[in-house]
Amino acid sequence: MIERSFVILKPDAVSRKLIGKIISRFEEKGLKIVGTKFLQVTKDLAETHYGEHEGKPFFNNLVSYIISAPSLAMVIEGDDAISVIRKIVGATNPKEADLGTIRGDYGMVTGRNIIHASDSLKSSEREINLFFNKDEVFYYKVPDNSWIYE
Ligand code: D4T
Repeated sequence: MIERSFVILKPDAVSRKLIGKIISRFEEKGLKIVGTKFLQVTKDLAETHYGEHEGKPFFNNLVSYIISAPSLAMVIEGDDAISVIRKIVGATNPKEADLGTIRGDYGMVTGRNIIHASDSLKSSEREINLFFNKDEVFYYKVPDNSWIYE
C-alpha cells in the first residue's frame, strides 16, 4: 500500500550538515519526497509531537534537544513507506542500530539520534497534520515509477 511517513531531521543532523546525505538515502531507495520545510520547532509543538512520552525521565531533554536549532521536516511517500523508512532509520539507540542505517552510521547516543520517522500509519497522519498544512504536501507523478515498482 502506498503510504506517507512523517520524517524530521533533528537539529544535530542539520547542524552537522548531514541533510543532503540523509535525503539521498531516501531518494536512492525509490521513495518520493512530497513535502518539506525547514523550521525551528517551538516548545509547544515539541511537547505535542512527543506527547506520548510526557512524564518519562528523558522527556525534558528530548524537548530541549529538538528545539535547540533548526530542523528539516519531510513527508515521504512510497509502498509500505512507514516500515521501509523505519528500517533505513535504524534502532532508537544509535549504538545498537545496524551499520548501514542512518542512526547506525551517523549517531552515538539516543539523545542525539539524528532523525525521527513515524512508527505507524496512525502516527504519520497525526504528525503530518501537526507539522504541515494540506497545501504544503503534494501529489505528483515521477517518470521512473515503472522502474521502481512492477
Ligand atoms: P523517534 O520517535 O525519535 O523516531 O524515536 P523512536 O520512535 O525510534 O523511539 P521512541 O519513540 O521510543 O523514543 C522517542 C524519542 O525519545 C528519545 N529517547 C527514547 C530517549 O532519549 N531515551 C530513551 O530511553 C528512549 C526510549 C529518543 C527518541
